[in-house]
Amino acid sequence: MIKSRAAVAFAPNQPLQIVEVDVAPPQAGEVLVRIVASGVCHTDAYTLSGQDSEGVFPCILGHEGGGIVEAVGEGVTSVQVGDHVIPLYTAECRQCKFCTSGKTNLCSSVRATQGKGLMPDGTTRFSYNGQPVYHYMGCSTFSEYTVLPEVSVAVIPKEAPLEKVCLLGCGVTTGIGAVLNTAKVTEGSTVAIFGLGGIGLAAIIGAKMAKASRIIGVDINPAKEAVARELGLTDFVNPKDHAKPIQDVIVEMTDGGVDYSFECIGNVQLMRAALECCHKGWGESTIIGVAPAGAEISTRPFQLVTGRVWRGSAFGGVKGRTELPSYVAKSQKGEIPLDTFITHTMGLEDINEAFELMEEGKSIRTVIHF
Ligand code: NAD
Ligand code: AHE
Ligand code: ZN
Repeated sequence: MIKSRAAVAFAPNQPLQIVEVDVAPPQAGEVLVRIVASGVCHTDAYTLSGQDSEGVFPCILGHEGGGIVEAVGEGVTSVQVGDHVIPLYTAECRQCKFCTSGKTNLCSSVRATQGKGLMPDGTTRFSYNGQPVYHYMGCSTFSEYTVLPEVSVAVIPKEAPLEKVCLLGCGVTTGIGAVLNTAKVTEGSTVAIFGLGGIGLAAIIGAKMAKASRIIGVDINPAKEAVARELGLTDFVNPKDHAKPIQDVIVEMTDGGVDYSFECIGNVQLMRAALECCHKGWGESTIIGVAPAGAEISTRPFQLVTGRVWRGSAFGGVKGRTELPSYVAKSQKGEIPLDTFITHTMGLEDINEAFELMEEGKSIRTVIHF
């Protein structure tokens, strides 16, 4: 057992508490990672709010981290002590039906236990005062030390700054990947992006990479316009400035609708708007935002009958162990400007402030330094 400083979510809607938890050694097929830095994603806040049907408490949140392997369990072959890694909430075992399908990044190897806050053997490695503390999304990066399955870490070059490339563990990769892998946006296309937080801004980068001709951003926070334009946004639309439904505004702006849209908020009304602002006959809308448990999407089936397509994307369709090194390389070459996303940095003791900044719309990403 080792001691680890961690931000524990003891109950929904309560501030995280910084305590010293006990961490058990990695078991067979597992690795112990010392977390160097972790971003805070809106999904952490969503789970803390109690709206996540998979939220179990007490738990250690955080899933956008970067760290260094400190120890490996029995039988671990693909990772060594000293390797720099990015934890993966979407594992990649390369053996399951999903991994071998060539159709999806949704690996099934550890997903069932991961969703219950447990390691693959059905137990936890974290405890506090002798009581179990649950894992989160298979990552729990708001802890100085965490334990992950071997299949849930991507090894990256040691030169990459972990306090920046940690953002590739979720937000930045998700937005870019949704555009390039899921929607497969083509050159010259028109794109609408709903929500210009970490995910939506990354989707702008993806749309630029895909050589989209027009990139329309939708957000109720006018402060997002400047940074979005810096990344390549061509038009900013604030729904508060318009009386008519926002899908109608976009359809008018684009002679019938956009070729591709992305919902990066987690609001089912905006998921509908994102679908309905797509062009008749071919427009495709991708849902990225995570809606509260029990929420449902709706539209007139006629929207689909007349050729619009509705799809969704998890972690940008990216297979982490295979593809993350190329995202790291792109960030190293300046093709993915991670600095633009990092509006705040702070120590673990101030992590509740990071959640407040996000809720107030004042941050894009806060990176916690350990
Ligand atoms: P964020 O809080 O940084 O950004 C959300 C943005 O949406 C903000 O700019 C906010 O002003 C805007 N917004 C909120 N309500 C709006 C409204 N009614 N109309 C227009 N704009 C509105 O969040 P984020 O970290 O970028 O995450 C965005 C969503 O993506 C969340 O739901 C998160 O859970 C989800 N997510 C999904 C995946 C995935 O793999 N599918 C990965 C990461 C995050
Ligand atoms: N537990 C949630 C599901 C939330 C969800 O959809 N998560 C996204 C990643 S969000 C990262 O910030 C995802 O990858 N989903 C696919 C998966 O396998 O979880 C709920 O609503 O139950
Ligand atoms: Zn996330």
